[in-house]
Amino acid sequence: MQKLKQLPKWVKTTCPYCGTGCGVEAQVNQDNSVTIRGDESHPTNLGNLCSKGLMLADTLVPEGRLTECYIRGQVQSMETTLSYVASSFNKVIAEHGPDAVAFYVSGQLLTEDYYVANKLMKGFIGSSNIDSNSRLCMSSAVVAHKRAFGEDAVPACYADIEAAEHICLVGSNLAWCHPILFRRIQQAKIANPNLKITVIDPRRTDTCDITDLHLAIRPGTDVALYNGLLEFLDQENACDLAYIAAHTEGFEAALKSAYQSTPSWVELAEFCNLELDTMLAFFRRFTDIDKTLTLFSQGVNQSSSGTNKVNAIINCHLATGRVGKPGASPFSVTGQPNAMGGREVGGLATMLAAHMDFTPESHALVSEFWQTDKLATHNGAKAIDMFDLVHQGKIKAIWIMGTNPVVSLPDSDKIQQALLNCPLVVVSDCIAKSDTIACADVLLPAQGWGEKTGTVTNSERCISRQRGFLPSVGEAKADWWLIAEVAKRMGFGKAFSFDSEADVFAEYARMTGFKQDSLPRGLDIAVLAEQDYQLHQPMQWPIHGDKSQARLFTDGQFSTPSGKANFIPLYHKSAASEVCQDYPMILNTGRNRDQWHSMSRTGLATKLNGHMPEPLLSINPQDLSERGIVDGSLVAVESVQGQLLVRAHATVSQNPGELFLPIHWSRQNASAGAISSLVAAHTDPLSGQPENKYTPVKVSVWSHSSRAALWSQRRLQVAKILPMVDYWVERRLEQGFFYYLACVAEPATFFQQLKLALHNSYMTKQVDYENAAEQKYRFAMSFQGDSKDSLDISLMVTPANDVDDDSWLASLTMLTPEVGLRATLKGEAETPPSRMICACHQVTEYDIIQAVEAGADTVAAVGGCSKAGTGCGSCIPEIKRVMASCDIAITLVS
Ligand SMILES: Nc1nc2c(c(=O)[nH]1)N[C@H]1C(S)=C(S)[C@@H](COP(=O)(O)OP(=O)(O)OC[C@H]3O[C@@H](n4cnc5c(=O)[nH]c(N)nc54)[C@H](O)[C@@H]3O)O[C@H]1N2
Ligand SMILES: Nc1nc2c(c(=O)[nH]1)N[C@H]1C(S)=C(S)[C@@H](COP(=O)(O)OP(=O)(O)OC[C@H]3O[C@@H](n4cnc5c(=O)[nH]c(N)nc54)[C@H](O)[C@@H]3O)O[C@H]1N2
Ligand code: SF4
Ligand SMILES: [Mo]
Repeated sequence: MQKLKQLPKWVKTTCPYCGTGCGVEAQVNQDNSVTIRGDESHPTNLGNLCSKGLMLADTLVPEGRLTECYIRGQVQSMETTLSYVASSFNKVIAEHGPDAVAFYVSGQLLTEDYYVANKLMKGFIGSSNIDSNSRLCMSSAVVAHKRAFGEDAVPACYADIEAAEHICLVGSNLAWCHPILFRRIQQAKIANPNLKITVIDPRRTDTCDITDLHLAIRPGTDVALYNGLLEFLDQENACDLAYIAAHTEGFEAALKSAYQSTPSWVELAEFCNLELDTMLAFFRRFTDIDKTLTLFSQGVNQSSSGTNKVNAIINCHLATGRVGKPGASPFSVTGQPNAMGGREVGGLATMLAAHMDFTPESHALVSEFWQTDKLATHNGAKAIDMFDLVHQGKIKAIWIMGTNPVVSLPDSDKIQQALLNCPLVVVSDCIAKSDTIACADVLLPAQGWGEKTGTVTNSERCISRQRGFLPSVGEAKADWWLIAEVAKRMGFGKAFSFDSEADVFAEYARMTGFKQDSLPRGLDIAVLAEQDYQLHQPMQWPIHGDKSQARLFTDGQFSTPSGKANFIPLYHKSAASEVCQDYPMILNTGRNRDQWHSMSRTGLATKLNGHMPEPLLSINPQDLSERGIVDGSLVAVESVQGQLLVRAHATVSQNPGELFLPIHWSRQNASAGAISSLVAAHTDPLSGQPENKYTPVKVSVWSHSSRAALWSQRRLQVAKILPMVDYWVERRLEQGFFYYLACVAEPATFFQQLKLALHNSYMTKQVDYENAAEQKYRFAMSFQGDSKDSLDISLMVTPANDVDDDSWLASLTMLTPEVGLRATLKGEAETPPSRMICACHQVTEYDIIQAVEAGADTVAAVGGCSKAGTGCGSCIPEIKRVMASCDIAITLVS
């Protein structure tokens, strides 16, 4: 009898992007392709995924992966490389002491990786120089939680979204950054039309699509606003005095600081750049609605007063007794998939391990658990300080894992210089090229998502498994394994003889329960050490018996020595570097809907690249006209740190005087990629978190003479082979690449320079078209050895005096390479290039306008005829905007 073919299995895992932590199911098909779907059984997303999650399969490509070990550019065996790293670290430690080495890790590592890295650095090397990119992300929330609650613990859970009657989003663009949580809010609003939604953000983001109250706050003034709210609550007798007396300390002092620092309501509103009525409507709403949930993110954390901003929010929640109650809590949403897990194991320089600090009791407990006499005794260097020490030559060996600091740290040119000068830079990464890898001496190939296995913890403390379903690429290994193998070769074999991820996790889980009687800690997942790792189901910590705990501090008992929560007296402080005559505008930076950080993965999914093909500078039209700048033209943005050329994009969602740039491009794919080279390394004095949302800058016209569209079937090393180009950006397309180039040289010269450089690098056959009268030059060529009919590169240079022409050229990037190659040769496109609105179904702005013109007058009707908005739904706010821009009577309801 013929055997039935075994059906491919669905493997349950977790999305590797945002801290929402959605459950994913992955299936490897017979042809080795992968199918991805949302996990209906996962409590976070119940089967839903956003555009990034849905496109995960497109990122699982061998292209660009780091598959072998390298020492100073030479391929080496894994054994040689591990031994080299171990002996080099040992040598530096022997000569200069343990503080001369450092690990810079990431919230994108799994809990097991993080635990082993922390154990090696703090427990056996004996230094606390291990810090994480979570320093740039969550550290203000961490410090504020500790100050207020005595422990870094998020009291809320996702079910609070459905339980709340007022959700206030502060400094969070949830629609783009946590789309599935945003969707939960949208659905909660449908279920409960009385649900009020407030957004406090200087920009009118897509998150405002569901809000009935938007406070376009002056950047950096959140503490003043929340101090005002505290005073308002007091004046309205809305403070819960019984709760305050029984469960908190320091109320009087906090209230006093609020009264002292708050002027009249009119003056406060003016200070925060708000309409008085809008501000008071928010105060009234917060006062009246008990079930108020405050979700906050980087607009709060990434500030020189980030910790105070978080405490200002918590103060108002404590004053009203709204902590850990259904629908009523402060709720810090985490950015990275395992930002929370890293905090749990203690992978930051300012904590010891598993929610323990450097107190003598904790030190003794951890020393005993790890069986070490080398345990670090005090804080190590926080990220910015760590790279300063590298810069000063005091840290002589650094191992960077799962993060790209030459892109993501402020003043990034200095970071690049620091690493280039550092005697030993080890990088473990999944990809072969990045701005950080370009500075590395040693490269270790790491398993990527789909290959690696372990656990992550999301924003609501829910621990979920990531499970591998693909074989490793090349020599790639799990990060924990690489660290443990180096540890063994450094002489710490006994403490690092883990057999598997399950082994590591069990040890970590046991640590959380170790001596809880003598030193109680809120984080306790010891029971998980006894359970089958493979069968683990998503669970929120703390876990006692088989019971997960959804909310914390529900009984008003906190983790401080007195058991009471702390109010913190606060005063508004201005940003570390204020706007001035020379730099009169504020540069804010953050995220786009369809890209993840420096694009190492989302950049591979070509369907995600259409939404914003270029790093655009959002700027108010008034600011443009005052400077004589035309929308869509290239401009220079300059700060004390440096200057970049970017394309201006006029939008009223940006207040005058304020600018926004996305963080996703890098030196690998755009001349203006490294936007953090503009940002000063100012930090919050308590948390060390950089002020990424507030850099004084100026914007001016950039005069150039020529620009070019360049299509290529191969990826070009633009920066290297075309050094005459002043501005360039690369976009990856289905079967090739598109480049937009600009230069100060005259078109004829620029054209000749480009042609020659391409010739010298790749050349064979070519076709030319020159129209010197119009100053339009076109040219095409095929690579040597390719079939004679193939057209591999096409190039069009035009003069830069016509902005319409310029945006036409830039928008060619929307076309497929085949059509694009033809379009540049003909000088016109066959179909109008148009911006991608719906990534899931690849529906452009043009398609939506067509649908509206054909009679679709609701979002649902547009979805019916074009499919736009029927995937993850993240694009619905934009569909509404496109519909609104059509000159046709339409209904803007979904
Ligand atoms: N698509 C996508 N999603 C992501 C990521 C990604 O790269 N791409 N990254 C993930 C990570 S690691 C993180 S940390 C999160 C970040 O998630 P978010 O914090 O939601 O995202 P950001 O765009 O960094 O900034 C949020 C908002 O803060 C506002 N803001 C700036 N200054 C102020 C201020 O002074 N006060 C107030 N109230 N608001 C201000 C900005 O205008 C911005 O809209 O996103 C996660 N999700
Ligand atoms: N100006 C400005 N700067 C910012 C921010 C901002 O809002 N504005 N936001 C900050 C925030 S909140 C964050 S979180 C950071 C993010 O910034 P980064 O941490 O630099 O983020 P990524 O670009 O995702 O870099 C991750 C790297 O790790 C690799 N990688 C992925 N998975 C693995 C793995 O499993 N193992 C190993 N070894 N490598 C892996 C990827 O290939 C990639 O090269 O940026 C910060 N910088
Ligand atoms: S919301 Fe976040 S975790 Fe969920 S699918 Fe999207 S990126 Fe992944
Ligand atoms: Mo982050």
